[in-house]
This record gives sequence, structure tokens and C-alpha cells, in this order.
Amino acid sequence: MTSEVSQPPYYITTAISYPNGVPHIGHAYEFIATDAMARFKRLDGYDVFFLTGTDEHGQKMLHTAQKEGITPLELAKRNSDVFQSTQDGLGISYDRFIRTTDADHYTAAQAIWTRMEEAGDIYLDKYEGWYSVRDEAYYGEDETEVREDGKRYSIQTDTEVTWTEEESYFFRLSAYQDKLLKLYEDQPEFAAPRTRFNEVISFVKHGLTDLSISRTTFDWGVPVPGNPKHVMYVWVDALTNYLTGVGFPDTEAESFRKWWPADVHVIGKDISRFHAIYWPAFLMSAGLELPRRVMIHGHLYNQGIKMSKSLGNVIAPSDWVAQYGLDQMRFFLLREVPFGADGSYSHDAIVGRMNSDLANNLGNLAQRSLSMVAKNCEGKVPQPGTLAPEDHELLARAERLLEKSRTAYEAQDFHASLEAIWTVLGDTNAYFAEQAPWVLRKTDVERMNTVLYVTLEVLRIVAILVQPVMPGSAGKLLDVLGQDDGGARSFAAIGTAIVPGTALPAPTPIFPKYEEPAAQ
Ligand code: ME8
Repeated sequence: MTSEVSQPPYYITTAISYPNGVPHIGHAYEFIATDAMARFKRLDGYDVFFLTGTDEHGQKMLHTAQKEGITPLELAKRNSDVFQSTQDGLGISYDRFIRTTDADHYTAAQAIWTRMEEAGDIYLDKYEGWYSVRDEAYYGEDETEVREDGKRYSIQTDTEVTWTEEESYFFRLSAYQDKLLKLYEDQPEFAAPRTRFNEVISFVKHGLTDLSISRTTFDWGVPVPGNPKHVMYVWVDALTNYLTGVGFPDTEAESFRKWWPADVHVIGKDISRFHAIYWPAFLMSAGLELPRRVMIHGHLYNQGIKMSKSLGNVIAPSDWVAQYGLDQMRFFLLREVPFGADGSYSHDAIVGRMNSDLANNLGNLAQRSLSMVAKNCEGKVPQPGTLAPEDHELLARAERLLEKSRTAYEAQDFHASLEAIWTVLGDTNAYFAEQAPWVLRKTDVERMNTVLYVTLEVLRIVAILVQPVMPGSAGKLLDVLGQDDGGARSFAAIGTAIVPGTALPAPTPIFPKYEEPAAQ
């Protein structure tokens, strides 16, 4: 019967990364957050499609490849593989890893171009202006300044700009100002958080100029249909990946009909204009539905300082996994920083979370209660006696976590879900200490059984709900709670209490304390 129950579709994407370098912790942050969202929806009964990948065209890729004496495709392949294996190492549950050099993506990019052209929104003209290779963007004179070294820079992004003139196709972005403002008004959740959305809105209110969308000075890109002297501006091609991933240009394909429009594009704050202005304008022009939401996360800083190769403070995600453990790192990133805000990390902050939230509040509670069950209840979930008001109260608080987490995840507020869960864990630790089942063992065995039962039940709910963030550890916790890897782990199972008499395996510690390596 279950196969006939239709699961609502849910389509989620990350930004596609530039493979002109290798992934850093900022990329990992976006992958992990998006993965937690995808896993949450799967556990909540949705049919999820999760797209991620690499953005391989453009002048920046070409320049890096030239410097290394290899072709841009060789560079793209080499680093794209590193991105993909990094994602695998981070437990990212993507359904497709797209590369913009994939053949079907060329077809999709050319098809959206043709649609925009047929709508009368593309025309040929000449472009001149201050161009930044790093940003692949032109800037107005007033957005640049000459610095001490005599070179001109973009004020906003600190990248060098040079005067460039070329024949170019333009997209009539100016024609979309009112339509975009109407979209923002009609759909106040189109982009979030509000502060970043407001920046986008005020940018659009200041007026939009037409956008140069092709280049003739290099050929590393998707050729413009009908005029292969031009390649598409990399952002036209890059944004279209979200359509390619679900089968565009075959708009009748089952996957396209099922998953488009995307439910959420997860991106960082530096690329909000591309996603909340250009992208909906392109889609309106092409006569396609718009994504429901653009979630803009903040950036991560190393103890408040921007990561940069020259400072030597760029962290490879795999180094963190090796040092702290995968789930510990996933937990830290999502618990520490409210998702829309900028965040900072440090060794001490990570160790603090590992030792207090994970090892103490969760790991220790599980270990203490499960060891008592192993010793005093024949290794089976005990049969509770009549529940006292404090038992009901605690269980009710744990049950409310599902709704709280749904509300939090709907807004990509992962941190609020984890905070609520750890508040209940704090309450449960206080309950455990107050009820003192190790004393009850000698005075009132039935009450001891009740207290242990209530504690295991809270742990079960918590373990189910933290699976999106810590899939491996939550799975181990569910193992030692005797919850099968199947229906018992889905959110639908939260309402079915742990069954007295369930045999439990010998408990094993799941969240070790972080020990500083001994000085050499
Ligand atoms: O922008 N902290 O690729 P990208 C958090 N190819 N997130 C960060 C970060 C940091 N320190 N640094 C970067 C691109 N990011 C384009 C996207 S989408 C159609 C094309 C985020 O490799 C950044 O905000 O430079 C972006 O969302 C993602 O990593 C990829 O960045």
C-alpha cells in the first residue's frame, strides 16, 4: 500500500562550485546545510531531488588553466573530482552531481537562450566598461577606484578591473524591474533572510540596466546558438544548471514535471543578486516557473578573519573530519551559526560543542541510562509504571520537537531546531539527576523502570530528529535503542513510543570527548 501513497516532491540545490581551486570549509558548510535539509525532508516523507555540482566555464577557469599549462577541461575535471569526493566524504546525499561541461547541460543552456531570444529579450550591441576577471562582472566607474599600486579595483569585491570593449549580446533586464518588484511583494518568502532580501530589493528599486550576456574574447563556454563567435556569459550557463538537473529542455519529462520549480536554492551571500534578480528574470523571459525560495547563508570566517590562501588559513574539509569527526563537524557548523548570519569558527569553539553538547548532554545521558538498563532490566526496554506529571511533561516537550523542527527547517533555521532539541536534553539531564534512578534501584524498582523508560523515549525522539545533521551517530544511537533501520527511524514513527521489552544491544559510547593530542 505504501508504494501507492504519493510522496510530495521536494527539489533542493546548492550553488555549483568553481573548480578553479579545491573545496574549503565555506563550501562544506553550504553542502552540509543543504544535505541536512534534504535528509530532513526525506525523513518527513518527501520525494527529494538534491542537485549539486561544479561550474566549469568562464574566463577565470581559463586563466587558471593557462597558468598551470593544462586545458580548462583538464583543470575542471581534476578539481571537480576533488569536489565530488569531498562531498562523498562529508556524507552529502546528492542525487546528481552536475558538471556544466556535461552534454545535456549545453543543450539546456542553449535552449533557455533561444527561449529568451524568442521572447524578444536578447539583442546584439557593444559593451564597454570596467571588467573584473575574478568576478566575471562589469562595474560602473563609480563602483571602482584606483589604489596605491596604480591599478583600478572594484570597491565592493577588491578585485582588479580592466577597461574592456567587446561586441556582446544583451539581456533586457531593465524590462523586468517592475515584474521583479511585484514578485518580491507577492512572495515575501522568495528570498531569505529578510535583511539580505531587503538589500536585493533596494538594488532593484535603484533601477536595472540591461545585462551583457555573451563574450567574444575567449571561447571557454557554451556557444551562443546561431553565433558561435560568442560564448555565453558564465552566469547564464551556470544558473541554468538548476533546470538541466531535472531534465530541461524536455519540459514534458517526468522529472521536470515532478520537480520543477525548485523548492529552494541554497546559496551564499556573495551571489544573492544573481539568484534573486537575474535568475527569476531569465525564467520569466523563458516562460518557466520560478523557484519558490532562495536561501542566502552567511559566510564563515576563521576566528573572524576571511579565509585566504595568502594568510594560509584555508581549511580543507577533510582535515576537520580527520581531527574532529564528521558528525561532530556537521553538528558544530549547523548549531553554532544561525544560517543566514555570518559565522566564525575556532578550535576552542568546536571542542566546546563536542564536549558539552555532544559528549556530555547527549552521549553521557545515553550511556548512563542504557548501562543501567543493561545491568538492571535484563538489557530490555523496561515496562514503565504509572506516569507521574513530570514524566508526562518531559515526554510532551520531546514530542513537540517535531513540530518545532519542521517550523525551523521550513525557514532553514537549523540552529533553532538543534537549540530546541538540546533544551529538552538539558531538561532530561536535570530530570535524570533529580529522579536518581540509581537510588530508586534500591528503593522503588517500578519507579526506576519508569524513569529509565521515559529517558529512553526522549533519546529515541532526539535520535530520530538529529539524523539529518548527524546521520552516522544518530543511526548508532538508534541501533543501541533497538530501533530498526527502516520505518522506525522516519518522522512518522515519532508518535509510536518505544516498546517495553524490546531487546537492546550492549551500549557503546557514541560521542567521545575531544582529547588534545599529547605534546610531542
Ligand atoms: O560562486 N563561507 O562558486 P564558488 C560560506 N560558481 N560559504 C562560502 C564561503 C565562505 N567563506 N565562500 C564561498 C560560485 N562560499 C559560483 C556559483 S551557482 C549557479 C554558481 C559559498 O565556488 C558561496 O557563497 O565561489 C557559494 O554559495 C558557494 O560557496 C560556491 O562558491
